[in-house]
Amino acid sequence: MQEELKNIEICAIADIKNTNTSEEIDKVRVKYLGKKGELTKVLRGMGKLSSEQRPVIGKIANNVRENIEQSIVSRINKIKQEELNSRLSSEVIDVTMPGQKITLGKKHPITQSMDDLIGIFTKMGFKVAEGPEVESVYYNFDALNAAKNHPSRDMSDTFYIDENTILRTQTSPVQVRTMEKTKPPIRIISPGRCFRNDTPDATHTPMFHQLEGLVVDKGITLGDLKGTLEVFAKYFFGSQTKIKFRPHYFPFTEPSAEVDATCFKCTGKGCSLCKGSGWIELLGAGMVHPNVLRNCNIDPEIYSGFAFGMGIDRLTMMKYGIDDIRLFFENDMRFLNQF
Ligand code: 2NM
Repeated sequence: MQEELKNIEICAIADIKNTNTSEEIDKVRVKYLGKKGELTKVLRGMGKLSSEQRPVIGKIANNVRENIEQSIVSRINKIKQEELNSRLSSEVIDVTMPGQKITLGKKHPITQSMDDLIGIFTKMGFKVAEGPEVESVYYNFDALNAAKNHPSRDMSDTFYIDENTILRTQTSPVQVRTMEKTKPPIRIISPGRCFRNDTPDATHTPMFHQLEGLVVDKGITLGDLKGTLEVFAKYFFGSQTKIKFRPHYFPFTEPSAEVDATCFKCTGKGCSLCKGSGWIELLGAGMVHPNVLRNCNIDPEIYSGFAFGMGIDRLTMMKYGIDDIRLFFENDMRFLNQF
């Protein structure tokens, strides 16, 4: 029996030396020290021994068990150390390596323009007003004095959600909503997305951006409109800029005008940008039609107002010499990174 125990110890220690992982060493432990393990089997036979032999063999057996256990513990420590060493050498961090580049985004050119425009007009005392992009036919057309048979109401020009609901074709409904719920003096701008059922080409996209302005108070005149737009044009294109009014028609203003600015590229001499004329179309404007004021419960005998509207996309194209509006909406980073 003594022989047998010594043998078990030798075999166990040899097995332990051959292990390389925690799982393998666990298997060896079960093989020798487990419930059905080799050492356990021998110890079960001890009942047959004489009372003199039993303590002697018992002592040897305990010794063998302790040796095996100790050998397992030291092997586990060695394996853990090796695993740690291999992780330390494979997971080295080179603190001198360049970091990962963080690419900073920037504002879309349309957003930059919108922010610039908002900056100019808020300095002049305008407040920014907003409204829904899904709008009622009433706010988009009826309240703005558009004739019932006005061609812009047609399904081929306007996106209809249902009979009474559309995507706004301009931001004027925001002005109407503001006039309805606030008493003059009113001084607002309404920047935002607009929608028209246009086939995309170099100068049209079905979604575009507008900024409109509205002032209503006692004694507002065409002179106020001219002065305001002149200040705006000088801020936007430079202090040498002049503007002129060309008569025009809008249903919501009377009189109405299209406003041109001297070309900021050639300062009025004539170039490719202004097609030789020296002038660039800036925006549409006019004195708010009395019917529009009445529709908003503002008495046109007491109050008057002016309004104007400009295409942000178009102005941005002019500013940077961009010849195709679709570029703004294609998300091509080679284009967008230039601004
Ligand atoms: C334009 C041109 C002229 C305009 C009119 C109004 C309102 F609500 F007061 F009647 N808002 N915006 C207006 C006037 C818009 O865009 C080319």
